[in-house]
Amino acid sequence: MAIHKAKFDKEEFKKAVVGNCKSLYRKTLDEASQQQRFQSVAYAVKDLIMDKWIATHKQYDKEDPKVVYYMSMEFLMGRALGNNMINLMQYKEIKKALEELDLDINEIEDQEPDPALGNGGLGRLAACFLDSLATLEYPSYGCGIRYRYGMFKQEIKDGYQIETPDDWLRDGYPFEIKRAEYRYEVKFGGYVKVVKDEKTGRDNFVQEDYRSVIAVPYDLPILGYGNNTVNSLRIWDAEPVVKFNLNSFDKGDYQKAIEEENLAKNLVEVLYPNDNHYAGKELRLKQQYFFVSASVQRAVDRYKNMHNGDVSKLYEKVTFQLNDTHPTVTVAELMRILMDENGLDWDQAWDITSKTVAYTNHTIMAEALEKWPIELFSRLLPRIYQIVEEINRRFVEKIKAKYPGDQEKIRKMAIIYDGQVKMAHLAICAGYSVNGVAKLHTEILKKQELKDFYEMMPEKFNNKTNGITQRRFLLHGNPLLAEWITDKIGDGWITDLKQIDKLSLYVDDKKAQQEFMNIKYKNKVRLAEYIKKYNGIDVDPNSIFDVQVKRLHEYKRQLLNILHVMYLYNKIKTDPTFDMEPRTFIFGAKAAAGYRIAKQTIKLINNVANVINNDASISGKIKVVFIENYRVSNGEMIFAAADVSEQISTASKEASGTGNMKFMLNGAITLGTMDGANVEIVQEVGEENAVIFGLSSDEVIKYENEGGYDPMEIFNEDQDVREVLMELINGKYSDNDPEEFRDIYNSLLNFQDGRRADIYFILKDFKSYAKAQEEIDKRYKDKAGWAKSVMLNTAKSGKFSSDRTIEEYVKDIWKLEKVHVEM
Ligand code: 26V
Repeated sequence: MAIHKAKFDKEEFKKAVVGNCKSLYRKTLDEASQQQRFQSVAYAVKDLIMDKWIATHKQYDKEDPKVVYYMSMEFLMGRALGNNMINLMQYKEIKKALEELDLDINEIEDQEPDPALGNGGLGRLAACFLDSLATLEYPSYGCGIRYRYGMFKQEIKDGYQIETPDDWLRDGYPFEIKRAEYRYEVKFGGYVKVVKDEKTGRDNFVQEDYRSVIAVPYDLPILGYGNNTVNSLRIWDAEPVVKFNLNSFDKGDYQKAIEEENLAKNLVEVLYPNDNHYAGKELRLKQQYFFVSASVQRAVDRYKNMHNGDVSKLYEKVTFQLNDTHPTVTVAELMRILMDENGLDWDQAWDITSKTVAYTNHTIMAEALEKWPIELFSRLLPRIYQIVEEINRRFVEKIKAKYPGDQEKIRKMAIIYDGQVKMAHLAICAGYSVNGVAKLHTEILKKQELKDFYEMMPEKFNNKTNGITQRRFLLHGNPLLAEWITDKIGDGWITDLKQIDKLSLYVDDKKAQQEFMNIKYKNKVRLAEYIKKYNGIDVDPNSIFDVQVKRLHEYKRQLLNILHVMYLYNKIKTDPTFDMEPRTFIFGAKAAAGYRIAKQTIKLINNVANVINNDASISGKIKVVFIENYRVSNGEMIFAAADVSEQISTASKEASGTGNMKFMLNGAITLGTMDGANVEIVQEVGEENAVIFGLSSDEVIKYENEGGYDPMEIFNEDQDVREVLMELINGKYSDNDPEEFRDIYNSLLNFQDGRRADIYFILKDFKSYAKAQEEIDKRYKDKAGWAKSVMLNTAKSGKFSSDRTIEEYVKDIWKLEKVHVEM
């Protein structure tokens, strides 16, 4: 790829910063607050982007290429300033310019709130994909919601998680642009009236007595690295209709006006902070239809403008990728627009729709499956429901034709069944592609979760193993290592991560090992300083940094990790001959606000930390740290500083994982189960450079099919495990209230609330995990061996670039052509 580096006029840039500060705040830089300085710098950087942004869209209008619309309820973007500087290839130049203005780039970057319009893996994947699409010069839009409040901020008080609102727009977000000219009306509720068209004899369907909102888009620039491509992330805000149409007041329909005002206000107020848990909330369905309707209306309009109003070949230029089932109403909304607004008949509309929509599955967790009650769905979206009903009717006919007399197939596959609308079934039935996000995950979909669908339409199924962008998670997050790598093998890895394999040549080189470990040490010092500042805990950068950062969920098994810490602590206390490398166990995780066991687990980690960190008798052999408010920005620093990457989900439950890839890229050893993309990580780096433990996914699934296993056996037989479990309820870690962790204890040992004990096999895997941890200890003692191993992890991470993932989506699903933007 031809890398394009634009000229940078330092004096111009400095002038712009000073000028921005004046015009935005009527202040000189020295008077301005840090936030105002950040804004002044960010606007100057935005200026460097605008010409490219304009040029890119001129080029798209001219060439009329096929476009992918990445439809997602979540985009976990992380900070933009540093990333934009990186992708402009002007990080160092801008840093220098700021120094001359007496501004420290790190302090300035720290002023930016993380736009956190996402929960975890699924939202961050969307953000990595946008980075790769722009870098690879593929025309694309991200389509989502401009939540007023993103993912909550987490504070830890007395060991408990406290959620506070993330008011990310408070000071204004410098990179967004309001596109008031692309407003669309989105209708909810009312009823559908059938009106006969006198001339054609056709039935027209008209929604009446509805409430509506106006969707207004804001665009965020998505810069390609080292090229002129600037794509857009389009996030929709909701405004009340009355703002531009006082009609309802004129008619005296005051009530309706108020309702519409409220509808608009509530609609985009907040991101649902659940990860992997479906709750069936009406507002959530409203959010889904809101952004889908606006995005599809815009996409069809844009297409029609470029094709003389003829929609019949839409699929040639447009593809909608559904990021999980959340935007699945896309299917019915597109049908509605094609039929009701463009006069196509059902078959024409279906032909187009089913060539235009594709679906990605991100979880097999049953509790995440979206199933809307018919009552709710049809009341909120009456016309959309009619269309879904007809899709279902025809689909059931097809099932019957294929499996005559097989009621069971209908029960398992119908889109509407048992009073519910099943979004995954709709997405699979209508989509031309269905993909999982790691090899193992896709296999499980085909063999278990979606078996019937796979049997009926195997051609739709494919795998796209996830990836991450090395621009953010190495080049920006780990500048020391990035520079070192570039010194050794050149900078080709930045846009072609496979090249990082060239580092393999250095893994036995003593000097290179030393340099690599020295950088790791510096990154650990940087994290230690952060921990000191925010947690007040001293950690030793010479200890092993053993890290588990990800959303808190039982299947991810943070509990296994902390139970093992408790076990180790007992060992140190009771066995004077026990020797281990000093270890710092680092956790970071947000729990969904209503998820009790998850919140208790956070409290447990903090209480264990309190006891262990304050026990002088173990002379700092173990430290436990819970990093508050884990998010993209501190994540970048955490990945860079890790020695051990904890990827310990119950096998079969983690669809892919992407944190695992970020750690690997930054030179950490995976301590994990054979789950998700861990399987492929091990395949790339070799078994001897990872530490694997626990049940396989086949074993887990087998146990599940047999109705589980009996954890009491382990409790009775294993003294160490029993001791740790008793400590959950004897007050050792909960002075004030010995009952504090009763739910956790029960979840491991007792059948309750209709749920078996230990459904995530924590006790079953405990022994094997403890052995794996010993193996880590042993390997770390061999300094050269360890250095070689972590270097190999970095060297073999090439496959896990989201650039590779995107190229696969393009080739197998989207069929896009690159558009090169000349300037
Ligand atoms: C599901 C739901 C259910 C309804 C309520 C709100 C809500 C919000 C998010 C989700 C998504 C859960 C699925 C998810 O995040 N999957 C993760 O996707 C990653 C990217 O493919 C993957 O690496 C993780 O393994 C997978 O857990």
